[in-house]
Amino acid sequence: MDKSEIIERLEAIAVLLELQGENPFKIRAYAQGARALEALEIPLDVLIAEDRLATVRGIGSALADKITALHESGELPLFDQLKAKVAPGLLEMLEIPGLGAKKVRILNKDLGIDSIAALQSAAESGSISNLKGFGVKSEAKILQGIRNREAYSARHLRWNVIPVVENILSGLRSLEAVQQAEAAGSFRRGLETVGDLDFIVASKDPEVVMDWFVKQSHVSEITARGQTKSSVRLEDGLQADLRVVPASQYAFALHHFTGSKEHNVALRKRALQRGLSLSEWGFDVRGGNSQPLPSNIDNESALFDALGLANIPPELREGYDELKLAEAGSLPKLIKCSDIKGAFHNHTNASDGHENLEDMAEGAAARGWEYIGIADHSKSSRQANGLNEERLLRQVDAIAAYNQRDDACCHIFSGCECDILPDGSLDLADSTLEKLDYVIIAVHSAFTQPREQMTRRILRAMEHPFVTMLAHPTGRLLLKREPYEVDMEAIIEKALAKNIAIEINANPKRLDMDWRWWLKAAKRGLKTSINPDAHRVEQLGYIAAGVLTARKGGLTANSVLNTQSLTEIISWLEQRES
Ligand code: DGT
Ligand code: CA
Ligand code: CA
Repeated sequence: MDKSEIIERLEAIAVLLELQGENPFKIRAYAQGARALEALEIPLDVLIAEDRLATVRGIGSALADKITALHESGELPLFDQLKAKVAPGLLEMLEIPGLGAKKVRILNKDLGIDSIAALQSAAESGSISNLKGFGVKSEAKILQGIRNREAYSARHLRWNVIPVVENILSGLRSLEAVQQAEAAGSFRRGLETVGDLDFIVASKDPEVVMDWFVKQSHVSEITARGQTKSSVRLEDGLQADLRVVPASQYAFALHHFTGSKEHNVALRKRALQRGLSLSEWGFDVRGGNSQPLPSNIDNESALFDALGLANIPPELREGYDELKLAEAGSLPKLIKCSDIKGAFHNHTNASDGHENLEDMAEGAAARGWEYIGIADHSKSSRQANGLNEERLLRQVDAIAAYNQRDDACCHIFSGCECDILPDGSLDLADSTLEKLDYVIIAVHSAFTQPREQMTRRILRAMEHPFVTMLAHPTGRLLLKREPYEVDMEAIIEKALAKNIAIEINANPKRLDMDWRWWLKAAKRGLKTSINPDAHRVEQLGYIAAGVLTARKGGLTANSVLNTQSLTEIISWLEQRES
């Protein structure tokens, strides 16, 4: 096991001990041991090889033996024994926000709760709020947590299913019987999460296609097998539907199953107003209408055209104002990945990234980018090894030196992801921020502040003259952590007034600020920067997820700072400074 795996294992042991009501000193020994490993300055292998592990503060000789065993074999009998003694339901309860090992222990000991189901009925009956250390508020929070957990488990991050979709599509397209194949549904619309996958195929021989689909190696269960539709459950629990239609219906089926439902409803209404009924099978006449039916609809563009509309990209089919825009010929020319010329929010191993400046610059150059911004964490983000003024200024010098080199492959901008402290002040001194090319500000602590306080805090930080961008403005983690409470309208207003960009954090778990806000904000002239927030070179690839979010938000290249060339960016930054 490597160091981070061992740290995780020690933390797990502390939790298991706590769940069993073990002696607090013993629990603390493991928790402290994990902290001590995190803070190690000498590599763990060296300490073990030189038999010096037990001399590290926070690690006694008994613990040193266990760490060594884990390092060498990954095995520790103590862990297996503890795990066997704890009911699995208790571990599941730990996934509910606000429930740590201590509270789960109390719930188990005092009320006999040992599963999520038992937890839910206890919370619903009000018996939890009577327990010491709990109240009406925490009881309500538990119920909300259980509901969120159910909703989350039914959906998947879009990013994570891309390889699954590509695999199925290339399999389908390689079949001789398949004329056309596409992934429809929320996946095609570029939604941040998907409930299930929907594939549409045009074929004269549905039997062969269905056969291939249900017999794929990753299928764990066939839930339906028919002439026109089959459904399977894949190994990771994800469901996939396949519909096979004749080529003449393909455009209609693809459009219908791409959705969204709201978009479909609006389009059908428009068809009806023109004396046509529209369904997944095609057009039909309605009432006394005797005009000829539109014919030769063999792609979606022709379908829209028959209804007097420009071709609406799938990303915009959410039932907002896309029909109106398509009618007026004023659909936005959506940004594309190839418009991107660099990226600002990235980390190196100076804070919690994994590679150095040069590696990141090379990674950016390999994507054909002209520049890369490095924005490591600031000192208050201790868990992320944030930089203090002195370390940051050293990085500024290193970046300046890199940019001077003849073999520099990409311009590096000096930035920082500076914490917004709970009171709205910034984590680093003005004299340091002044030396940077740009400053990204971000909330990384005190997430539970009430809405007014959180809003005031962020607005105050945005008043700061050196601020260039606001990072992940709601702090959400998709399918994991709800956004914190904040008045986004007020934040957008302030960003417009102060010429501050709000990022689209392109990490597939964040995609924050959300595209729904962009639909409104872009029209008002708000600028964004699509920021991979890469902690490794390969994560620069997250940019694709951010571009998709920008497309859903109706953004053109014009609204996105990092579609500008290096010279344009430099003059923009200079202009802001003055
Ligand atoms: P998901 O799977 O929850 O992420 O979302 P979708 O949008 O992929 O929804 P899904 O898989 O239930 O259905 C695919 C598309 O089929 C949906 O976007 C629109 C269309 N559709 C499904 N049910 C209805 C309906 O009741 N009315 C209309 N007009 N369209 C529907
Ligand atoms: Ca779906
Ligand atoms: Ca479906």
